[in-house]
Amino acid sequence: MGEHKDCLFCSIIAGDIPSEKVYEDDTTYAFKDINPQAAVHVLVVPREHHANVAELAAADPAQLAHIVEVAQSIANDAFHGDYRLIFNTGADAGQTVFHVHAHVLTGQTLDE
Ligand code: IU
Repeated sequence: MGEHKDCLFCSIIAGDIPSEKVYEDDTTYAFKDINPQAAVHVLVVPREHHANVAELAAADPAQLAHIVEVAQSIANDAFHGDYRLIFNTGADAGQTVFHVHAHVLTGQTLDE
């Protein structure tokens, strides 16, 4: 919880590392992924540090629900409301940044 030293996404949220902001509110920040995998690829993160989605769900389920709301809103604005929501959880599932983040993929038809 709080801001974690040496956490890339805590530094992005704090503004110490630049990012292309898509949305923000009191609890949540969303920015463009630097290596997009779709026409629109946004990462939605809670300002509070939680390592992964399971820890977030246990600690603050309303925040997890809010991340889904933000994802929906991004997809409504960028496309017609359809999107893919991915939480890589654990290194062997491809998680490389251990501050929970939702990948929102939208802006195009996703074939696979
Ligand atoms: P992952 O689920 O932990 O693998 O996702 C990390 C994502 O963070 C990945 O898609 C990177 O392209 C993205 N990212 C970023 O947007 N900005 C950065 O400075 C770094 C990674 I490092």
